[in-house]
Amino acid sequence: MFDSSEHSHRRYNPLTGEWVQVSPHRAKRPWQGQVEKVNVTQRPAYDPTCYLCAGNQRSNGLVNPHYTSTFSFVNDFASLSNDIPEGEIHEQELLVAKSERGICKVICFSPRHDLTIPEMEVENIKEVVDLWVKEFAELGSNKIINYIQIFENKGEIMGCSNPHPHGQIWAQQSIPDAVLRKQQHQLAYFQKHNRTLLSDYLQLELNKKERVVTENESFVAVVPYWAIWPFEAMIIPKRTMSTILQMTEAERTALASIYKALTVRYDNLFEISFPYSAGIHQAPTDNQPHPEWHWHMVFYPPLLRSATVKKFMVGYEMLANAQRDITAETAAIRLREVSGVHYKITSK
Ligand code: H2U
Repeated sequence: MFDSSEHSHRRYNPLTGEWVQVSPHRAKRPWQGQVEKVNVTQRPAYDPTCYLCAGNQRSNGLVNPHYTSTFSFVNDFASLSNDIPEGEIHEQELLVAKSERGICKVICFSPRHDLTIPEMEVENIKEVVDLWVKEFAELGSNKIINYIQIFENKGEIMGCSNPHPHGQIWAQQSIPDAVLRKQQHQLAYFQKHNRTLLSDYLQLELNKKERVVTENESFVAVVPYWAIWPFEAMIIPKRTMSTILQMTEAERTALASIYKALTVRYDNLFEISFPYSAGIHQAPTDNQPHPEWHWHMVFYPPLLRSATVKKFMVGYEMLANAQRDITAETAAIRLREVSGVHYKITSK
């Protein structure tokens, strides 16, 4: 009889319409690669050479204020800018291009160079959440901006250029592909059921409890059924909200708390600062009602077996379909089993 914890199968992602090939038996193959821990040197609370530390000069000569909480600024090397001429290219439907306007910002989470989200206090992470909401409101009220991508790219392995705790926001005219796919699938589901796709999915997960990592009064952190990355996770609000603007104060604190709770567990898996790309997917700011949207935060961490063994999206993944070896259920068990207290505190 087919057993999804043993036998190879494909899982469907109802948010994107994509499939992932799951090969649970492969996780049992012998591993002769590295499993060692890495020694990481403790960073100073202030680094005079860091372009994100308070009071320091950035590469374009501008000086950061002596901020004591969070700090945001327009990216000095922004990918998108709002002052480019509009234009289009259309040649035989084959060479197609369109100008794209936007605004890119960098967000410093804390003046402390030595901290990361899992090591920050919930009240300070709440200040990051407050800043996301403020930036979302401001950027979203700009007529040219139709979508705002808030994200955090953490760790050298992810190409992050600076360990100072920070994230980014890219706000732009178009709705990016990954978001548009989620919008189309959520809309089709909402039109059919008159409920959001994620409210129904959350109910299933809360009933089964198999893939839930942790939850609080307002949010659930879950390894989604259709996860691709080994320890991929989603933070889903229990209440249907299309954007982060709808959060109450208490929900903002609850988000800060579950963001910490999940990332503490991540760090505890291999006792390192766990790398990932994380971001919030939410309704566009295109002045349309979006009752189909249930905003959520996704975490895509690349590590598989240890601090140094990363999953590579190559070969079959690059050519055919996303694929994973350990199941979402096994990953959720691993994340539930590690301590909810950061290893740096327990090892003191
Ligand atoms: P990462 O999150 O990938 O490390 O990027 C940090 C951003 O900081 C990067 O997009 C910007 C880079 O353009 N930056 C500045 O805006 N000013 C600087 O002085 C250096 C880096």
